[in-house]
Amino acid sequence: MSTLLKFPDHFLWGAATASYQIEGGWQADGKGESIWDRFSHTPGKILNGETGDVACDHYNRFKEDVRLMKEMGLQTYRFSIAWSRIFPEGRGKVNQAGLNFYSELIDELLKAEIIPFVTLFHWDLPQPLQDEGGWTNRSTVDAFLEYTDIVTKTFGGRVKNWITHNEPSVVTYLGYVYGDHAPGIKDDMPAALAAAHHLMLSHALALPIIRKNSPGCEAGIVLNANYLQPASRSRADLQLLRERDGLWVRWFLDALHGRGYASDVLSSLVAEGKIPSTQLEFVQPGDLETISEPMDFVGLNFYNRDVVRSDAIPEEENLPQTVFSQPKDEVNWTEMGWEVYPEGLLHVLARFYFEYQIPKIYITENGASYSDGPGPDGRVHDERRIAYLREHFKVAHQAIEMGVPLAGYFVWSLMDNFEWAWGYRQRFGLVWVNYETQERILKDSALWYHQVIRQNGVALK
Ligand code: IFM
Repeated sequence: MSTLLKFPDHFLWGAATASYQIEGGWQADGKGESIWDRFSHTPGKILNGETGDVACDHYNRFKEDVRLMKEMGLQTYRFSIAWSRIFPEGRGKVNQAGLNFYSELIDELLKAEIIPFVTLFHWDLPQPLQDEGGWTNRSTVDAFLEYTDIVTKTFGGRVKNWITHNEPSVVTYLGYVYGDHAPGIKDDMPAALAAAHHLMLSHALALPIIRKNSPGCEAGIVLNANYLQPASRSRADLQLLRERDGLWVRWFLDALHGRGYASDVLSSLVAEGKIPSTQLEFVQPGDLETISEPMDFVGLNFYNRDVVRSDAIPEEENLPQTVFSQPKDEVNWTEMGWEVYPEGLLHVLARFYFEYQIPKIYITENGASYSDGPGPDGRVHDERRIAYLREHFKVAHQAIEMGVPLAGYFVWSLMDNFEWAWGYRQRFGLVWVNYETQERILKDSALWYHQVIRQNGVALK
């Protein structure tokens, strides 16, 4: 009999989604346009010209989807609210039909004894706010607080777990530097850092509003962090790693924990000519203290390892040092081209906890894209996803044994869905979705996950 690694009592097992990725109904019942509606409708932005107009039609099928969650034994479900369903113009007039939709979803979850875990912002900013500058404009912070107030006033009695923002670094850099995500702006580092600042400011100012409207709740933010490893011990690789980590992770973690904005990152950006000065004009007196408002938890989205290799290694430095390579044939890759490297999760969790003393951590996303579909028997035998999850669950267990206060785990994703710039090509779901018919099938990974949840533990093999 195989050994079972037991998780602590009350450990929460769930799955996650986001509004734009599953809901569809992009103009239903008074919903306004979001930046993702605009972006996906712009030719050339999304693989195969796909959009989230219909997606998984969850807007109309949420009851069936909650039944599937129940069948899977989920204890909690992380989903996001589409801001433009509530405020079609981003602020001002509330659209009651939008509130009704989420109210019914929350009731359905509670009836099924599934804890709703709500993200307020998972990237679908109302387009009218973008027209005024989006997150680069400080007034978007006020609009976010107005939206937070209505949502948490309405649902605060029934929802006790709140996430302000999902992955602010992705909004920042993919939205304003790489341009792969809405609003699709390229190479504008000053705008990116202004957006990041306003995202964090709005997060921190939202916390007391959430706590007032939802007594006894817990509230936090979700950050993404891959495990970064230098390709060699050369100074150039180590420097590049420090810069990348500084920009994508430390920038956010430091500011949220009262350490301000990383000065080495600022200096590098000035040296590279990406920002004019280390003085950020959008940071007003008191902002950094505000941003360090304590949170109840931090959510970590973890997927893979990235090996960091600089092009700038001087010849004399290119010595036969320890090299961490990722030979294509010896390494497991998911279909996103992301390396499967479960040990990395331990490093990242340990760093979050030991370096920042975060009181409670959830893994708010972890999962793998594999396109396995229904076989002749009508079932989806997604063994690779099971292996991926099993190995990551084992590492999570190890982290708990090391003392990391890990309180729950959300698999990304509940179901196959719209994977942003990748359209529907990438499938992360525990549930298979046929986008022609909207038929759903629980994959083998969903059935396996049900066992894990039932036993509150993962078998070693
Ligand atoms: O689909 C996304 C999700 O919206 C945010 N985190 C990463 C996932 C996979 O790319």
